[in-house]
Amino acid sequence: MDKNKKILVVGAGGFIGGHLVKKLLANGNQIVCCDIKPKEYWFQDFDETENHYAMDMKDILNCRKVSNGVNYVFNMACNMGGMGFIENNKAECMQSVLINTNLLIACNEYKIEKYFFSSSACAYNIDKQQQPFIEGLKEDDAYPANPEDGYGWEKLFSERMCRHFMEDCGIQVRIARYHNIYGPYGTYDGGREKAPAALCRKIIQAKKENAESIDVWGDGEQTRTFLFIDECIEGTLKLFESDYSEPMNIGSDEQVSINQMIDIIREIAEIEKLNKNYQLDKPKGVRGRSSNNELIKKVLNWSYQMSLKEGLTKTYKWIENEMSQKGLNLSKYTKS
Ligand code: GKE
Repeated sequence: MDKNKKILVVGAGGFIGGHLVKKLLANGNQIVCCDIKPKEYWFQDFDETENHYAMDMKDILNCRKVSNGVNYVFNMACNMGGMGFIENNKAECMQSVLINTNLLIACNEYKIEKYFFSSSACAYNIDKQQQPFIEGLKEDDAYPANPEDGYGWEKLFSERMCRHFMEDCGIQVRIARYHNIYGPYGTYDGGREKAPAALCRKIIQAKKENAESIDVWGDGEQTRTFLFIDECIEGTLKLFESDYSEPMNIGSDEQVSINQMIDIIREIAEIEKLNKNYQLDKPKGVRGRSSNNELIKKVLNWSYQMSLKEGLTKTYKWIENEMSQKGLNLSKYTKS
């Protein structure tokens, strides 16, 4: 990354955005950060960056304010969370289209050189994800279009918005479809958490209370892949610096059932036995999902290295430390 480029990170107060800012700071770039969350709810907050707190980027005036004078833009901002959030807040999730659209309009006005959009595996056709342990989803599997209701449609529509701004206005765009990114400095309670952090929290809580069981959404046989945050950031920056402008998977292909992931976390917690109360009425999302990584390997000659067990160990330890400091009440990371 050219360290002389001034970079705007929208959603810098969020999980992936915060890790991205940290990496870009280490590279020596001048960085402008903004997020709709007030300062106290930023996951990571750096003094060396120009920070705009409580800034609603659905407002084009704010998009213009922070886009003026930067070279590169990373749009990491959307109203989202795990299945517990996106299944119950579809209109809210769809409004993130205003962020991406107004940001692209501002970027075109200020002739930004390059623009990154954080898309999602939720853009994929849900009809291709109705069985556990599916073949990894290839980038073409987003069409014919039938993405996750609400959030998935916003992501797919916004991918196309990016493409047309590139075709019509010449902004270089880079688009990653993230597959369930997890790790420290992310949400682990309060309703927006995804499965890895949620299950770590539940098992930490069970161990602390000597409980014999934890609640699990669905029957636990649904399958996913999960990518550790450091690998996500590495893949993101490699994609950004490439000249590839079509959507690309950034995910793992180590597909596990939720029950298998619970057993990995149970071993990390050094708990002999743990029963599962399956809550079949809770949000479940698709039955099976995995990332096919042939394209990223072919185009970027890159693949992730970290096993799920290694990533969950780091995540479990971070959440355990957070909970010991903040108790079981809502941590500062869980502003909903
Ligand atoms: N969040 C959560 N919390 N999920 C649980 C829990 C729990 O306590 N127990 C079991 N699950 C199950 C869910 O029912 C779902 O089947 C699976 O774990 C994964 O849930 P998730 O991590 O909340 O979200 P999904 O992978 O289904 O979907 C997420 O995909 C991401 C991209 O890969 C979306 O919510 C977005 O966060 C994002 O698009």
